[in-house]
Amino acid sequence: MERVYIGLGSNLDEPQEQLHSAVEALGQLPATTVAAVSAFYSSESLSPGQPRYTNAVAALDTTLAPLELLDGLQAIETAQGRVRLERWGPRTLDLDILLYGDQVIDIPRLKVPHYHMQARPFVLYPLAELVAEDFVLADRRRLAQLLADCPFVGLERL
Ligand code: ROI
Repeated sequence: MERVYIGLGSNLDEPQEQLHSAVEALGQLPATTVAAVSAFYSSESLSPGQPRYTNAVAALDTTLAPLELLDGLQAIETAQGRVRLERWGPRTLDLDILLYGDQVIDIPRLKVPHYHMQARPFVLYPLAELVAEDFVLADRRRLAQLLADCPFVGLERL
């Protein structure tokens, strides 16, 4: 059994509803339970000219292997109407594996810890709600240090 952290994001078609539906769908993945969900946060898109995003982080306990979990997440994205038009484009639902236990994974389909998480307040602050203050990522970085380097700017806790 591994503790896994998933980043959720949406900026189309009622983002908060998308996130609620996604959490429900995560709980229906095989061999998986949802242990906790952060508050929802609203922020400007990092890509200009898109609607605001709603983001959250969910903690899962699962015995799915990383790529099985990734397949499950992509199936949920597709079921909730995600169309892959452009990289960084607006989306009804984005589900990212942020952390998978204490594993470091670096294969073409999957990089864990998630590539951009250290610079994104809408990932770090909800994650911080779900872990202890002295939490250390699989690549040995301390969450407290990442938070110190990533101010709580432009985030609105919903
Ligand atoms: N911006 C915010 N605020 N939240 C996201 O989840 C998000 N996701 C993206 C890009 C377009 C980079 N910007 C984002 O993919």
